[in-house]
Amino acid sequence: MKEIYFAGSIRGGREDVAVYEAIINYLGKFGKVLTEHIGKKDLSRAGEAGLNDTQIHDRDMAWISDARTVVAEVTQASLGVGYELGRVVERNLWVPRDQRKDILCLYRPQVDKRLSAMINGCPTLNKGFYTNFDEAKKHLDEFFNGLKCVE
Ligand code: 6IA
Repeated sequence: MKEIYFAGSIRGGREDVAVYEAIINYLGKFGKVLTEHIGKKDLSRAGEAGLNDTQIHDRDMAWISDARTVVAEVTQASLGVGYELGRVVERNLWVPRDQRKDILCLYRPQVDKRLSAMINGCPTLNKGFYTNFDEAKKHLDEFFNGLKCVE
């Protein structure tokens, strides 16, 4: 089964956790989500119990490496999500075409949460702007149905 790395804000702020949960549930239709914990309301801002930051970083990088696709909800700005996206974009530059990971950034336009130019302006990041969950689902359907290699 194809694996999906979902990225969403943790220490950047948990205001959108219900959105993450809904997206993660919908992503189950397309593959196994490696990062279901991001949609859990009881995940505190402080850290994942039992893992230190180095362990979290190394585990998440390994999961990204395993994943076929990366889906990020980027409305709530997060250093960690930006870092993860940058690492995948950079990795895609150096690996053969058939090993590249497709990336979708979902964003709800808001005047007080403008999308970073480094995400919006990156040509290899797919962007899906949405105002309600039906629109988000449409972006996800189009993204996964358009993948050239699904395994
Ligand atoms: O800077 P942020 O914390 O907002 O970064 C969030 C992003 O980095 C997510 O997409 C995660 O994949 C990754 N990440 C950052 N911290 C953690 C983490 N910490 N556990 C798993 N992934 C993380 C502890 C979680 C916790 C609050 C119980």
